[in-house]
Amino acid sequence: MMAETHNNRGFDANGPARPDATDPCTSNRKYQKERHGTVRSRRTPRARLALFDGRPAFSDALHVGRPNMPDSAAYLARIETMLQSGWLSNGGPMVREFETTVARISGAKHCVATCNGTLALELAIGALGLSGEVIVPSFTFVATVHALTRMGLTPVFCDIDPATHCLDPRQVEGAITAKTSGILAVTLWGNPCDEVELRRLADQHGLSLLFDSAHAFGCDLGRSSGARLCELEVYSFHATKCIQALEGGAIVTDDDELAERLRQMVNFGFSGEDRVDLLGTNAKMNEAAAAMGLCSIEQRRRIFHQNRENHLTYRAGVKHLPGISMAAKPLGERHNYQYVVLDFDAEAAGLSRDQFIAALRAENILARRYFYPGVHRMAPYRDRPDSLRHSLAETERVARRTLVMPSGLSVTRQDVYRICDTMGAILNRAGDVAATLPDGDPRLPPVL
Ligand code: T4K
Repeated sequence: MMAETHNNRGFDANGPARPDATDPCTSNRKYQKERHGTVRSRRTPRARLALFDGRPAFSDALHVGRPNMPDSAAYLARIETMLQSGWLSNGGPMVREFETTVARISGAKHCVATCNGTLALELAIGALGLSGEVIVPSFTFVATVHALTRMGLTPVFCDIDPATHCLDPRQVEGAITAKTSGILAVTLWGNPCDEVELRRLADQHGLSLLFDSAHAFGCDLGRSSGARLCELEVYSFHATKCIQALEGGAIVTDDDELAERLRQMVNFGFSGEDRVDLLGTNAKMNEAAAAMGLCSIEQRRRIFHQNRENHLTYRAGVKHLPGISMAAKPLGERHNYQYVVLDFDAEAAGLSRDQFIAALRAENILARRYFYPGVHRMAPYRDRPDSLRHSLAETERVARRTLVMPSGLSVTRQDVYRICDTMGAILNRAGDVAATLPDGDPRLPPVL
């Protein structure tokens, strides 16, 4: 099945972002002009910082993951329809419409909606009958790995490709043992893994391949042919995701049998009235969540467009900031641009990443350190010597350097200009900021 297509100008399926002469944000000269109304040879950074008793750059906090709210009239109309229908859960009409819509947009034959992405992962792992060890990145949200552990499997951490922040297939190959039954790859930030190579490895060693695509709804993941090479792929529609269903998830697949098994598993294992054929659970999406999901999907173009504008504005805005660059650039023809991921070089910047984050937070810019410190450093994994069976050098390096910036519908392009100005002002006073925030200062995010 072919996924929905629309071409986002400016990003190349095979490489880093290419400049687009028609985009007002991709040229720094144009950026300056739009930012200041005139072309300036030098930026004029904000003179005062909140850290030194200036006023914060924003009176209200800007978040990473602030929900993109739907049109409230559209949502209330769907809720009214739900109330009239007599269906609140158990595969009602809104959930069925949600599943059909998600399957169509992601180019999959089947979609099974769930109450969240974490249970969707657990069900996907169960449906594939995985056992023993499963290869997984440590640079991900902890739910990816917890899902394996809660299903009785041993996660084997594998390092990432620093360019995409996704699993590095060369490292995967070295981590396969006689006990390995699957590869759980994460399409982090909505970026493609090397799907062709991972499929080749999986076939060669008789492994299952599944994707945690919690970040990737609406992204084509570089599948130019439209083909999905993994058996199962999981989305999250949590409130903080760019397309949200309050809480929600979905599993998509082209495999009829797997889809049928998942349909039973999501509903206690029922295959008919009074008949249970396998071990299931209650992971059903409810109608109110599906109603929100559908409203959110209906405005996806607006959301992706705003995210993309913000992305490009950040890109132009950080271009000349010392120590800061865009990381894990969005790849593929179609992307949701949800995450604005920065690489922070402390040496070039003159202060640590965490000091920089603390200074931003004083300005009400709530940047985040996703996915610090890496799952292998979290309980229960940090106490298992096996967690460091393979080198996680890139994971460690990226986790120390990455920060994610606010974006989404609640952040305007003007906000991003101001954020970039503020970043510039902090860097201009890097030495003072570093001295004001020594190790152990309570304003710093904790070292883990
Ligand atoms: N795999 C991956 C790769 C994932 O990233 C995730 C989830 C999963 C699997 C599991 O899918 P789910 O089971 O969650 O469907 C968030 C989300 O809770 C989580 O869904 C997400 N990944 C993860 C990356 O981020 P936090 O810890 O960032 O949420 P929190 O409470 O700090 O909220 C973020 C910001 O948004 C805050 O500044 C507050 C604001 N906010 C949040 C909510 C929920 C609001 O303003 N309104 C709200 O309703 O985890």
